[in-house]
Amino acid sequence: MLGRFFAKIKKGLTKTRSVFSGVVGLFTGAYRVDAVFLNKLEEQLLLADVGLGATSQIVEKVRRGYLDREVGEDVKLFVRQQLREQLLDPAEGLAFVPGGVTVIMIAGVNGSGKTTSIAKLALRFKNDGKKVLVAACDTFRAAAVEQLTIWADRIGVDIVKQQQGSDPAAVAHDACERAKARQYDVLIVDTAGRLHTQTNLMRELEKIHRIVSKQIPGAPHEVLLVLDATTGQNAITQAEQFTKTVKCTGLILTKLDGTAKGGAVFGIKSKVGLPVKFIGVGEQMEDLEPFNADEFVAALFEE
Ligand SMILES: Nc1nc2c(ncn2[C@@H]2O[C@H](COP(=O)(O)OP(=O)(O)OP(=O)(O)O)[C@@H](O)[C@H]2O)c(=O)[nH]1
Ligand SMILES: [Mg+2]
Repeated sequence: MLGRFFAKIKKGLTKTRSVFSGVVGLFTGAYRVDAVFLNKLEEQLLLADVGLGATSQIVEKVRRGYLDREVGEDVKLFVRQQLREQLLDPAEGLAFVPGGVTVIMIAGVNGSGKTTSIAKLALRFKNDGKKVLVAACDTFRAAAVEQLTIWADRIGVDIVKQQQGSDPAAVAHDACERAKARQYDVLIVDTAGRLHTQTNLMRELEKIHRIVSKQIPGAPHEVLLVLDATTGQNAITQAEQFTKTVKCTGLILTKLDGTAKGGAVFGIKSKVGLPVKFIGVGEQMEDLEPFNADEFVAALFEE
């Protein structure tokens, strides 16, 4: 059963869908699975940004299962199923702490969509009836605190902040104290954009992590790495490097609406190994959807 957000995801994936039509369209001719077909399949999967590793695996499985058989619906279904399996992860959804504060830390490179995704998450959790607090721990970039404040006001959630330039770990500390004292359900921590090569900024991220874990047992319960899907295979490199320093629990893949490179999800999943938890499909605060492997693949394959 496809969820009611399916139409929205499909719309958000318009550009990726048009590239994927190259894959989907392979299964209509009356010919056999042979070297030519397998090459075409490989070529189209690569063009769709599925990535070398995932593509080779799928092509090999098709070869083993269907060589010399006629290309038809069954081969198409098989490929679809293989793509879906690439994306399945036992760690779907978020790990909420019953009766306590769930702390979600957000990290990623500059401009990947962290703050916007926090706004979208905050709205989602609020609509689920949760008491939400956000922490403006990006004290580095000018106007970052203001940006989060504007979102918090629009959504109607509370924010803990200090002046630009103050210690982000101190903001995180205050936010944890407040979240515990006033019994918030969720605390979402914004952080400054950084590259894994910026050693000081990476240390700062570790420090925020440490402070949060001291304040609240088991926290942060989720560390979500935000990746900009428009960067395609680059996002994979970013993720590989980031996760060397900070232990991440999942990914938010943003800007899928603006890119034909949505197939990068497959490569990201197979290379980085982290579950995709949410996808961003627009700039509005409603434009974030929980990631679902079935819906994602269906959105790529269905008319
Ligand atoms: N089209 C589209 N745009 C998005 C999406 N998510 C974020 N953006 C846009 O990407 C830009 C950067 O978003 P931010 O949320 O400020 O990114 P950030 O990671 O917090 O940036 P820094 O704090 O500077 O590191 C903004 O113009 C957002 O509107 C998305 O899912 N789709
Ligand atoms: Mg930001």
